Amino acid sequence: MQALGTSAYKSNFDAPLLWAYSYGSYLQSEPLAMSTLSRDQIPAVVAAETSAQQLIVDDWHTHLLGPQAGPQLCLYGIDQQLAYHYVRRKLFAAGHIDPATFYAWSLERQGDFTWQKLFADPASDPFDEGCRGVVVALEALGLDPNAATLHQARQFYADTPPQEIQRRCMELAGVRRIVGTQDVFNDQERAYYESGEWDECYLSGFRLDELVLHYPRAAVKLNTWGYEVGNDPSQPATAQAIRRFLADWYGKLHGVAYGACSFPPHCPVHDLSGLEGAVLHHAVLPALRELNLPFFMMPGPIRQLKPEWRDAGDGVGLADMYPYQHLVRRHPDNAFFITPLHNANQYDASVLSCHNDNIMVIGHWWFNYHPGLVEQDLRMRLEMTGDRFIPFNSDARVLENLIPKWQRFRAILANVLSEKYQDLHDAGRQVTRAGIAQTLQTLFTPNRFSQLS
Ligand code: HDL
Ligand code: ZN
Repeated sequence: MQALGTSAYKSNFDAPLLWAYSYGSYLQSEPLAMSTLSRDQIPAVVAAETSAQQLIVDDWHTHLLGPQAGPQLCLYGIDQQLAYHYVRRKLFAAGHIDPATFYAWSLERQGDFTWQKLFADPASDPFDEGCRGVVVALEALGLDPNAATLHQARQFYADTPPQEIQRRCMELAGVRRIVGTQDVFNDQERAYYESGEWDECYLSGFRLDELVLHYPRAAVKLNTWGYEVGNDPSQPATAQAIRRFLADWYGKLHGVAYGACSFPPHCPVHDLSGLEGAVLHHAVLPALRELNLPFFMMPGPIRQLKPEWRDAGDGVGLADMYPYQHLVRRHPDNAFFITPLHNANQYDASVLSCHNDNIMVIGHWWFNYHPGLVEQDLRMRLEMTGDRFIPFNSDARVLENLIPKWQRFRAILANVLSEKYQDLHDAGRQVTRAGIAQTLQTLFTPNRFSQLS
């Protein structure tokens, strides 16, 4: 058994990026930690070890930024929670309001309308994860989720500094550091990354959708930024200029954890004759290899099926996984994460991690972040791969989203792991608190790739 407090896998990040292993020290000081648990003791120990007070982790995919980024980029408060597209989409789908009218309203008017329609006087109770999340977060922050109006909640937010809101949300979620989504092709974001004050609670997810999926448009911007790129990413000079762009922004962003890109359901990422495949093969993957960064792949979203709904108007499609199987094999020295959006692709993704040592499945997001799906995926991943995956990330957009998403997941994790450990116990395995803690540390250490030195 690996000495406690050290990762069973080589991590390529230095200590600060490893999540706080709060049990390492106390377990070593507790001889009981190594003693064999009885079957009946297992659930309580698993619950304690998966709690937000013990298992303090990095959230490996979100859309969050710290309060220094300003109110357009750092979303928090009751009105932003109600404007979250998981909630907003219910208003449009039920025909409560047309999007154009809704988007013309102030944030507060949107909040009041949403609260009235979906919470105070609803056609049905808020069972969906988006609306349930608002109830959970209000309760957790000491606010009344059954209030007739938003007056009390708004007063709380008026009286509470955003840094305190952020601290409470992260503490209640058991999150130590937050990996955001950094799209440097977004003018508002880029201005902040170039000159804003960075919050050390945050790491960067270098998001490359614009470069990979919209190369002709991205090339125009790259040229205005002084990177002389042509129309063909396979041309050596162009490929080199793109790699220089990536390396330059790696230096400007804070704590880059990975390069990331989402892909529509049928994207030939392996096809060098296509722009996506050429940008990946000749520029992105060589650059990420050189920067010692994994590539975080997100196949499945179909963007803007209903453009007038904005980010509530996206959909999902079953992804062709062959291109990803091919890409991973063609780049054995690169490390990959994959998180399909369509639930039926979760199986393919887990199989992929079984016959490749340079890819791991990670978390949940968007349309597959529902307790029933999260539980079935967790079971499948444990049963098929053992620990070749990172169990969860929140994909949060509003700070308070962290609370319900991580609380919900921890309950699922405790339930599934308790059952799995009792099953191991019944098979004759000696189960100890130290072993449970070590397993959790391994599962929540994202970069467990031999490809990353
Ligand atoms: O592309 C993504 O990272 C998605 O998470 C989208 O941002 C989506 O709008 C979202 O927030 N899903 O939860
Ligand atoms: Zn996301």
